[in-house]
Amino acid sequence: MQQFLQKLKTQPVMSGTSTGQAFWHSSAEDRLFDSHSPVDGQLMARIYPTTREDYDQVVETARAAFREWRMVPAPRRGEIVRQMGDQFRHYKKDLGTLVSYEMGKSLQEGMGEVQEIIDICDFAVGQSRQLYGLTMHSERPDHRMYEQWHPLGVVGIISAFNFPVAVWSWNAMLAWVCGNVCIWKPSEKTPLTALACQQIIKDVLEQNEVPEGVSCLITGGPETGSWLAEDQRIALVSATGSTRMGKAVAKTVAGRLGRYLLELGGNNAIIISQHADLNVAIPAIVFGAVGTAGQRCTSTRRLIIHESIYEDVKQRLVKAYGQLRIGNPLDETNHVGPLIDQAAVAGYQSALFQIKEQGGRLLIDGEVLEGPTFESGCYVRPAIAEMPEQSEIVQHETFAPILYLLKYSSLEEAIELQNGVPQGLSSSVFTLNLREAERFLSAAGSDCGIANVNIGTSGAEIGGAFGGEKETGGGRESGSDAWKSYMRRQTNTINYGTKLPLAQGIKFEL
Ligand code: UN1
Repeated sequence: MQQFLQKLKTQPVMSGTSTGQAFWHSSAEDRLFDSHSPVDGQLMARIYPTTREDYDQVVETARAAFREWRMVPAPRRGEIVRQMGDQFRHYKKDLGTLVSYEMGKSLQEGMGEVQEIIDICDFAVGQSRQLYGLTMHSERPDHRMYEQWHPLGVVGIISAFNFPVAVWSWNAMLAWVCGNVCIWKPSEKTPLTALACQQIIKDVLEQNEVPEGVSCLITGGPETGSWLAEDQRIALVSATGSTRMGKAVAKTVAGRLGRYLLELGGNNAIIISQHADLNVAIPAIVFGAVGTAGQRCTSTRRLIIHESIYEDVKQRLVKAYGQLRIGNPLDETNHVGPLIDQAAVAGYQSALFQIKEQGGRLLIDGEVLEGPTFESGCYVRPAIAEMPEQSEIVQHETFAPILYLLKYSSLEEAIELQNGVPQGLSSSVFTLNLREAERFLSAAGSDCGIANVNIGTSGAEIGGAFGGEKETGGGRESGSDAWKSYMRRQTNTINYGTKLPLAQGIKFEL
């Protein structure tokens, strides 16, 4: 472990503030915060949080950098992002391992996360040559009309612990090719992976003489995030996390008429029709429900099963859950790692309690695992609960491996249940029936930002726009035309004639 921590140039005590090429801190020793691994409870490093003075210095450096960076041709900015992608290829194993150790997801998923960074780098390189605007035909003679896209300025990125590096990269790589500069506030639960990313790209920034301040990092808790939300100098705040946090950010940023992009909670359901291929459906359900220990925004939380196959699905799931191996995520034979911390374990226990109170029946009861290798106290057994209805606890996103089973008799009813929660991120249906699949994808179908057929709710590719509706916040990140969120549109009309014809036929003669 120490070896790759050193390789990633992370140290036992680290400065948590960076403007890309430089790392520093100005706070006193007593303000250090710790990063513990949920894998074994070990202290990984102690970090100096960013002070308010440090923060102001970061913002001013970023603003100065923007004045230069915005004039660098977009394909050249893309070339720099391409080199970053190469660095992440080089460090994939080390960074993937650190993600796994600091966050607790399986090694494969840790590497998968770094792969998402590499993929979005590639995507952003291509995008850097495709920041297209439309041209319009003017109603006036000798006039030309078109639109162009310009960068916004300083983009603040608030990321969550569950995808400690990928979600930053979706935002940062696109924001950079669009000509913005970024200030990243990672979760205080996963600061080391963020510091490692800054170290990984440092050489690229230096070698290409990128102005200092294009890639900034600030560390700390919710208060540090609120500085970004309140600050008029931050053109866009992109925030990933809980609905509660998102509502606070939205309110503050909207109060100053700034822009925000939100990717908040999900409460994702899979509909299992009587026409489903269960050999495909069962592994998708299990991966979606227990992968990342149920801590993805896209984790499968609800199963809506046709009554005619309900018992069959139930039995198959209980059998599959019986084969799950829970333990150290760095051991690739394990399927389920720990939750992020003790507070998450308490949330899981409280949900189990509420399930019983609200008339649910636990098919597989949850428990906190004890004994050797479980010393961190963060390992829990994935649970399955049969629910009589979508009671309060089912409406709520519990960030833990708890799967709720519900029964339906008609597809309309299933879709209503699927849509009958406050969140709207990811959804899917398993069916081989064309009518059912198309109905689910139609305007009268799923109300989510992501709707799939015969694949699960989690594990989206970077090429599509990622995000959801309702309490999920409405933002779209990553692929498709998500780049537009990081730019401002300017409409331009040019008169190349000798007269001044006015629009709408208005005459104004002097
Ligand atoms: C998240 O949980 O915030 O679709 C992001 C997925 C991943 C991203 C999840 N590609 O599960």
